[in-house]
Amino acid sequence: MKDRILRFAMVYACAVLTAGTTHPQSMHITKIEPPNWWVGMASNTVQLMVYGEHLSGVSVESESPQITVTRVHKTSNPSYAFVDIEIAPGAFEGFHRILFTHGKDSAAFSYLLLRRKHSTTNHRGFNASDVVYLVTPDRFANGDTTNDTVDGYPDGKDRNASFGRHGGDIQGILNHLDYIADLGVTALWVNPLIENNMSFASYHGYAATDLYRIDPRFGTNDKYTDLVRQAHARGLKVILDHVSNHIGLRHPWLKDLPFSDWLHGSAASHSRSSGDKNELTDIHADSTYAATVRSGWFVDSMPDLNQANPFVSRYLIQNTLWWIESSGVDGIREDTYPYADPFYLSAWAAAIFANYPSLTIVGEVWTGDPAFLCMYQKGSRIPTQPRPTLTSVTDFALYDALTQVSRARGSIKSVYECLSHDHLYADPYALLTFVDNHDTRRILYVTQGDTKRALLALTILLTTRGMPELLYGTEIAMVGGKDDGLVRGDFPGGFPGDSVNSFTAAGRTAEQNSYFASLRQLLHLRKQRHSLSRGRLVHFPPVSEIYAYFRILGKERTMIVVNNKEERQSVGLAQFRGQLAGAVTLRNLQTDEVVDLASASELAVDGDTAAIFAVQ
Ligand SMILES: [Ca+2]
Ligand SMILES: [Ca+2]
Repeated sequence: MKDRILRFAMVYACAVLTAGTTHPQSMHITKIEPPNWWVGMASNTVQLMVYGEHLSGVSVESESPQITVTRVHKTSNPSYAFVDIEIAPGAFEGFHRILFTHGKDSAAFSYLLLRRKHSTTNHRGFNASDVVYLVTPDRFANGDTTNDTVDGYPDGKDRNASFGRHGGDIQGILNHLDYIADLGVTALWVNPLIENNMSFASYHGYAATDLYRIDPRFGTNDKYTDLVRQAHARGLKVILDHVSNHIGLRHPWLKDLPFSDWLHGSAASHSRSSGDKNELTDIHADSTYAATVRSGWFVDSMPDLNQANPFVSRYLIQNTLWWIESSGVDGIREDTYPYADPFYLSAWAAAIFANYPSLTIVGEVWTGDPAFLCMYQKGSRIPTQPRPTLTSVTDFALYDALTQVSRARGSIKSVYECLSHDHLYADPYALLTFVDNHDTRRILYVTQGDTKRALLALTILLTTRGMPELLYGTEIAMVGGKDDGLVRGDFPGGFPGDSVNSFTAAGRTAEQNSYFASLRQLLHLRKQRHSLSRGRLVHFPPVSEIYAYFRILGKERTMIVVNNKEERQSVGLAQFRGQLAGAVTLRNLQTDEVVDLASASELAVDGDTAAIFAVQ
């Protein structure tokens, strides 16, 4: 029903807006954002960004008693007007006429108000009970070949180019939701799907050219809502990948900036960010230099937004709320988090939590030092200003440690030492943990194709503290390559004409199937055995590359023993007696072998293996 109303709104609004636009000197309106709003949000005010011509000095009145125009902001650029409106608490769902007048010119716009969706399956947030499956949509599956190349979008399909578009889309994800749910993951993080009408390498989604539109090569706004609905129906939560820091160079704003300080600098003149994130929380940093880390452009093709401009800030906050409300997503992964204005991010998070108190926000903070990472999580004991608001941060410290273990047989001590710094975090159990993501080398690349070593890293990931994330294709042992385009390789079988279909057992090699089965079993074990996901972690210093730890939840105890040597080794059980108190046996949860604690003084574990035992 609402989709029908929205479609009607688009047609009707266009009809209204084209009337009276024939005279080139006359005031007219081409677009208003946000395209609609909802009755009953935490705040009943909305700032409309009005696009058009000759809008300086425009008068705005509401013809609806349920919308009050509270302020028309004076701006120097006549192509834009910013209008604050207030929505009456009981306003009806439907169109409300707003009249714009400028001298003899006038234009009416019918603004759509909708009722909020109240669904128990929406906006649930995610936590340590979940495992996140990360998908790069262009590279996962092509479910609709009719959208591969679209008129007006120069970066068309080219599967041979590693930085080209390969044709994957939302329908491709929809087609494989059953596969994803069966794997045992519980949440879906899809890289950004909004329009990226760039001329080159636009497949990744981080260079937006329309913040209210799903890229037509991925599908439609309705298709995205359908993805969330269908994922929820399978028990999968959905995480929106959002970017406040930057847009794409071909965004229409670049041709006519709403304010001279809409961006940091301009396309012709801007600085580049050094990327020295530690400067931002370093008490010894030079404040001028630190400011350039935030105001510099991430890359030359991605203009840096100035969130200190209150209109930019309001636009981005409303845009985020619009996507959450219209789609029903459960969480947000915020890109390049430290590079945006911290006071903006604070207001942004406050607005999100005011409307969706259970939502989870994970900030991408790419630094491997827990002493810096911890300052970004809500509740941090370090007195930074503004206070941090993130539920979670990307745990690049554990990523670094697991990568060190996996690369050329590093010592397991790096994992133990990393986790021993968890006292720094307000909530280490809420960190987003991973062995790879779309920006790093794949774990199988790090282990040089050694599936046993990769599985060892993944077993630690899925049994230690945190909310684990897996990159698509990890389950079929995709190796990837050095550069981003190769890391984000095509999932075999996701594309018409593929010679194998690795979504099915028949399309995987025997080694892939064995690896797939092990990982799937582990994911289902984690789902069923709650101590593995939510249990308190107790660990012991590694000895001879054997690292033992326990997860404890109520009466459920699980013991994990990692043997990071190639050969089978035994570990004495006496040192663990405190954690094994009252237990009679250890049962291996993957092989069902039972160790009788009354007679055993040692525990043997195969090489390059992490064994998981029920303590009972
Ligand atoms: Ca397609
Ligand atoms: Ca920035």
